Amino acid sequence: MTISNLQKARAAYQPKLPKALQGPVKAVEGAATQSVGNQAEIKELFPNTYGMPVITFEPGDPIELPPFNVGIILSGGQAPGGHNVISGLFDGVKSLNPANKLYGFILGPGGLVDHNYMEITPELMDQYRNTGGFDIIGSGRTKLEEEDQFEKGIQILRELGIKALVIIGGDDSNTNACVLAEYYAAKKYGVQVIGCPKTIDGDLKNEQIETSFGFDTACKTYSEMIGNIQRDCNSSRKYWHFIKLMGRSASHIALECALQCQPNVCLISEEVEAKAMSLDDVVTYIAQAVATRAAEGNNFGTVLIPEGIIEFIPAIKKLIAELNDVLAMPEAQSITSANEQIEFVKGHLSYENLAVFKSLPSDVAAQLALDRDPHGNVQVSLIETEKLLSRMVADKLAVWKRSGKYVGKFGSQHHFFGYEGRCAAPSNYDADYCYSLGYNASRLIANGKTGYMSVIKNTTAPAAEWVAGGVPITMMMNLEKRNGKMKPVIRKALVELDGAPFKFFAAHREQWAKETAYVYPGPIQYWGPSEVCDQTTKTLQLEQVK
Ligand code: FBP
Repeated sequence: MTISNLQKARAAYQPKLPKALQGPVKAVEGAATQSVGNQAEIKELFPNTYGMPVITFEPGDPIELPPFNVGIILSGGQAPGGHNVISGLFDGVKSLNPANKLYGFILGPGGLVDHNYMEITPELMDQYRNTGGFDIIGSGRTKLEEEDQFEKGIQILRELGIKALVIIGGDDSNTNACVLAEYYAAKKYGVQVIGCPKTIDGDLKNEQIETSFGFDTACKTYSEMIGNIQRDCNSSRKYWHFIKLMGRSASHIALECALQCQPNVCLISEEVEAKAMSLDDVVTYIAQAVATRAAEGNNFGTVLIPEGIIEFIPAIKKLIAELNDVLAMPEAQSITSANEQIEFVKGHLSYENLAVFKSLPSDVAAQLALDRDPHGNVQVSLIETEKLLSRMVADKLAVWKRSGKYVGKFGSQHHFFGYEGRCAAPSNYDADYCYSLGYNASRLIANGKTGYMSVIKNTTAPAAEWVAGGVPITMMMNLEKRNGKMKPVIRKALVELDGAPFKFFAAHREQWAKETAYVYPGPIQYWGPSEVCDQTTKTLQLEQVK
């Protein structure tokens, strides 16, 4: 394999670990925990893994353990740092006993069910240290939720002598990790299951999880590109750039990029919902910013659009909720053509939702009515909101021009930044954070834990001061409707409108809208002054101010 010079140099980087993980550990247990909602129901569903304490690791005495093997699965969308979770786990497991082996299940949870695996050898591991991507074993979105999948899984786990399985994933995948942990505990199969918080979307966070890995690098990568566009835009002064940013549901990525780049407009889906804005309100808001700048002779600007915005416009949200129920109907399962599916949907929607459905541009309506991902989510990355909004803004400006409300020229360019950032080489923060998460998982395994998520806290401090431990996954759960049924799920963290990151943005956005206050963050740096190379996201910095 030919590798780049950067990759060669990065291979030599030794990620930092919290002090507590630099030697033998002891697990300090906190008080019993409760789920964030629906306590009685979650307790009943998870009798073996509910109520366990939060764990913190502190320096302790060495423990002797017989050799054991561990399995690892990468689940869902790629996020920078995944390979470092694996290298941290690999090094952690080997440090406990060099005879221990790590097996990777190939292409996501499906690899466990289909018995598709490979051993992660030291030679293989060394090729992937500090690199982006999930390609060492691949990832997939197979949903692990059926008993027969769990039973097929245990066959291969037993065959390979695997004592613990680590599942690296977002909220849905960690929910499934917890269901699997509970199942294996109830059956007394003797296999532990540990989760790891991954997703560029940044929406797997709570009081115990400061951030999901990959968010830092992905946002820095998108911010570099937005900064470049802003500089281009400020050089030619003739385009409005409509930039859609990944983040299937929450707007954390858009907000972080706005904090880094100071664009003219950034929509925040959670605010659109809270203010009960219609699609027309959103368009008017952008058009107003365009008109205000045009009045000063500035016929250029940048608009950041969170990928999931369409789902947060209240009328469309109601429509999607009903569409989900309609698509879950038994009769819908045998439909094979897109047209038939759209007609079926139209025939089953309520009067009010049908009117909203018909009012949408046909490409958007079709996408909402078509297939969901395996977790039942609308595939928002396929909806071209950036084009839809700029088209509607152009129409509105044309009307305003006729009445003299707008004088200016409106030219637009469109971008979607998503896949460009998900496999970027991890920033120093993600390289260290991910390595620590993986290493920490090996300590949770050594301490016999199951149904826990690996957590590293205090990450705005230098890595040596980071706090390592584990949080019971049931603690983050509540019941929500999925595929037409109430299911236990980890509560997704949306942008909080009374949180420090949004408040900072809201306090500055009027100025950023009018003036050309762009910031050009430039590319991620790995070597150089710490304030350039080791800064966390602005979101985390603002959230962690005590
Ligand atoms: P995860 O939550 O699985 O990490 O994935 C997030 C994400 O990158 C979203 O931002 C995006 O909407 C989605 O994955 C795209 O999915 P796919 O990779 O299947 O196209």
